[in-house]
Amino acid sequence: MKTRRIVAAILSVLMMGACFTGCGSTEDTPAGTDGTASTDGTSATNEGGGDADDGKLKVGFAQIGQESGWRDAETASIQFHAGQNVDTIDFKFADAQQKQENQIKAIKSFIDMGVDVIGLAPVVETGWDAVFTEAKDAGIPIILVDRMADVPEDLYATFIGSDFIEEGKNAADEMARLLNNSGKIVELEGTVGASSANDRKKGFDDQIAAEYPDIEILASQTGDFTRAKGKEVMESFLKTYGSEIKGVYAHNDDMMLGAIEAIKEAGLKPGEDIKTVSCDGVKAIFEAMVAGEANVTIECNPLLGPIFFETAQKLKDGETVEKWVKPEESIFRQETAAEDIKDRVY
Ligand code: GYE
Repeated sequence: MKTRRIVAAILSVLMMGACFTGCGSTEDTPAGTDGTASTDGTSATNEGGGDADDGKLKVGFAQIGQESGWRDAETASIQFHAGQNVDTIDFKFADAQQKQENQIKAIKSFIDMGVDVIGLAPVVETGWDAVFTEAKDAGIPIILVDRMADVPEDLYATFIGSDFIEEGKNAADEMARLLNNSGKIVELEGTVGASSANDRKKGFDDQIAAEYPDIEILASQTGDFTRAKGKEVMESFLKTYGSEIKGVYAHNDDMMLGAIEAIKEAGLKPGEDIKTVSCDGVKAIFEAMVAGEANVTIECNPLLGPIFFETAQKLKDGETVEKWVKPEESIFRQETAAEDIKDRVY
């Protein structure tokens, strides 16, 4: 985990300039940053210094935790940008260690501190109305980052993140292509209640049901977006269904990396005997594709630091922002992975 975080921090130096629909480009000059998460999960720390009246953009960010390589890259992107702009940004960061209650505590403490804008990657979709209302009453806009919250539109300013239904649909089309439209598969779901898990499942399952009647989803279970649980759940799928399984769809690459280990330990060949499609596009899945052990990744962009702070500044300045800002993303296949990996920065 530590190595992965350090790698993400180093890579963050290279990863600015992500392009988004509905926004202009922003950019920084790379330089060193530590890029690691830094709080106890219950209270926010001040990473930018400064006092209440220094004119800086005061931002609090309530992160989910450190469950995946993707999330480490997102944290690094946000912390890198804040670290590069300490003269203008006063940044507070909280790591909730996967717990909604910790995120709620962090939001409340940001409200008490009187920040200008709050950023939140909501671990689950529901249960936010009360604390978002507190922020609204305090006049502090909320930017939802990477996952959606199921709240009335007036309780948040904007959502910066991907269309997970579309990702799931693309994953289904890729799986069908790999299986020539027929075969039995299993599904590894993300964190229960997370919008990225809910919608990646809906997009995938609906597309399979609508377009590919000869593909059967044998089982679908949560692996909580982690490599360890992805491996554990895949082991149990393999025990139950063995070589009946012709494909595995995972809601993120980390779970797939765990599943690949389980498949190999079961004496089968991932990428051949069992085709793989997962979401994120982290470097480790490109390495697996280059090794012939994974087939497809549906990219989801975690490099959200620049657009997040640009949006926060606009909100502070009273400008209008779009309600949904979507990163540009691609689909990557094993066939071109050896070339594609050269450009990967997370
Ligand atoms: O795919 C996964 C992470 O919400 C889009 O969360 C995000 C997901 C991402 O832990 O790896």
